Amino acid sequence: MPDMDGMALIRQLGENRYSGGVVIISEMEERVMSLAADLAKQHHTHLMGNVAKPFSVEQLESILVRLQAFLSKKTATQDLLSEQALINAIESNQIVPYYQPKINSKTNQVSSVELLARIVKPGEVDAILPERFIPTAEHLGIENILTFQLIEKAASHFTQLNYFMNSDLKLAINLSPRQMQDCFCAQQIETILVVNGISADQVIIEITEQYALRTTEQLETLNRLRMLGYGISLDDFGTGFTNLNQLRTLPFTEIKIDRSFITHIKQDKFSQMIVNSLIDVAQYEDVDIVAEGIEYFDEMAYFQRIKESILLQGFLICKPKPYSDIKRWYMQWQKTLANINDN
Ligand code: G
Ligand code: MN
Repeated sequence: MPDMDGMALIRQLGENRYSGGVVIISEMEERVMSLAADLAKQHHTHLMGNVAKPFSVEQLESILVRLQAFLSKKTATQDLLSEQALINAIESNQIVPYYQPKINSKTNQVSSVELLARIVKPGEVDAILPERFIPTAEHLGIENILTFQLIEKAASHFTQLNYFMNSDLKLAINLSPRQMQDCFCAQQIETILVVNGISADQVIIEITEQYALRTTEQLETLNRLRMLGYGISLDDFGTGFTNLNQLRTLPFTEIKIDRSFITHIKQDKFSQMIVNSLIDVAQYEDVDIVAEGIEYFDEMAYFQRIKESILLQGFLICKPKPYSDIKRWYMQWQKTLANINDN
């Protein structure tokens, strides 16, 4: 690149709204790399890694795995549920709350359960995942109906789960930046929770960072929820628009590092650097860090070995499960922990 360096290219790609991933091939010192990653975020460019020439097949593979995890968030339109199918599912009461725990890396105790929407059709084994119906709901403008139904069902489970698991359990609820835009949505959620006897300090609102949070309405809702005592979590961190500076100024209580940075972290210097700098910021700002998408033992072991205690979530620990199955999982988990402690 005779007229441009890597930094200028990153900026240019951002200006051109390039939506793929970018890899820097030239080993840079860690601090420079960290700055480049932050710069890339400011320019809305998705930096996937940094490798030195000549790179190994393993290094290339780990970048491709990350790229795959990143691109898998974009669902092909032919897989989307049709508007009619979604309306039928809502009318037939097929929106079902699933739960996935986040555990403490040091104590192994469950600190919160994330509420996840699924559509379960009678007679079908596999639940339909939200990436197939949330875009349809947004297109129809009915995502709030979905969210309210889901929270209403979860509220009736939560008191039981809380009693069963640790009595200091938190419920994590996903909201989109679009829903944050709408003051009515937050008010309605508050009402559903109050009616069911769930207090703000028992709830974490997870907001995906795939789209920018920037309008005054969104920031107002964010601040209002925080002032009411809700935990606020920045979901899928690393895939979207928030840079480290915004992390310092917005009232987050938790940051969830996107699974594309967790996959193969043990072998991946770039992911380690991103995670380390986030842990630094988190400690300074006193927020919780979650490593999401833990699928393999060596990923879990990596986080158990670092000195800071963080939260872990992923298929290896527990896949998202309906209410009765999550109780069963918990009993099994307690047994496993007791066995570890005995040995
Ligand atoms: O954006 P958010 O982090 O809220 O998305 C949660 C989704 O991620 C859930 O629908 C869940 O099925 C999925 N998920 C949870 N744990 C894992 C994991 O370990 N690996 C993968 N690939 N997906 C996961
Ligand atoms: Mn989430």
